[in-house]
Amino acid sequence: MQSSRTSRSQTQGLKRALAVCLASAFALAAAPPEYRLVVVHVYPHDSSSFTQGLEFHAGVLYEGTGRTGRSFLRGENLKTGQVIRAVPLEGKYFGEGISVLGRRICQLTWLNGKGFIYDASTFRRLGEFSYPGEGWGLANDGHLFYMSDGSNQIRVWDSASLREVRRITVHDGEQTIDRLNELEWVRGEIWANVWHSDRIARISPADGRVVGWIDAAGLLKPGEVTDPEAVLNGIAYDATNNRIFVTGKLWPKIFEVRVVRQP
Ligand SMILES: [Ca+2]
Repeated sequence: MQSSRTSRSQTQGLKRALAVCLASAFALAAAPPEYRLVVVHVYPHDSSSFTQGLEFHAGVLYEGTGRTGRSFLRGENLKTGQVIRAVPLEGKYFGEGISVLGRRICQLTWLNGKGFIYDASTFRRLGEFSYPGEGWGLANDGHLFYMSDGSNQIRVWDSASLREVRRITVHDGEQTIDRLNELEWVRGEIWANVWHSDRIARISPADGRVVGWIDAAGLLKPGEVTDPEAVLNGIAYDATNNRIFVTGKLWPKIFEVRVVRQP
């Protein structure tokens, strides 16, 4: 009897171990691929810019910045960093994400529940709009806006009415991904900085699934930034020339990068 019980116990133990192995193997198989960045070119960036939005359109780099009293929208020459056009936000607003669609630029604010619309050519303010909760990142796919609010949600807005039409919950397997910040539409995916990390999530706009992780650590040399809030935040895609740019808040550089899959 004793040996029979021992044998049954051993069999159950083996079954449990096998189940754990299979679950681990499944988790590994299902994990999204990892990517790293290879720097192709380095461009200057205003190290006083608290970057909250970054886009590239028709040869112009558009940047929106934060911090109350120092927030602005700018059009810049990528190669020289020279400001082509700029408009400040009123002192009570903390600027957040920006996105250029057609002839309009939209800019979010952090806690004011208010966004602004500008003429893309002149930066003349055309109007404003409102939304509930916080505003963080903004991007568009040519038809819809995608907006982050610091949570694991991405709100999808009709581009004409700027009204929410649906939401995406961003997740890696069972794990929801919080603190999504600056966004970019890149070749059919939404890319999102995760605030206070060196990670960029590549997100399926259909279901919020993370389809890849980019490790952006090590772009700056040690000591190049000292402010604890000088974190990675800014992705811009030049669709015409298939170029990707990344920067951070208060970073002295913008990096043109190539994304390489980790072995
Ligand atoms: Ca962007």
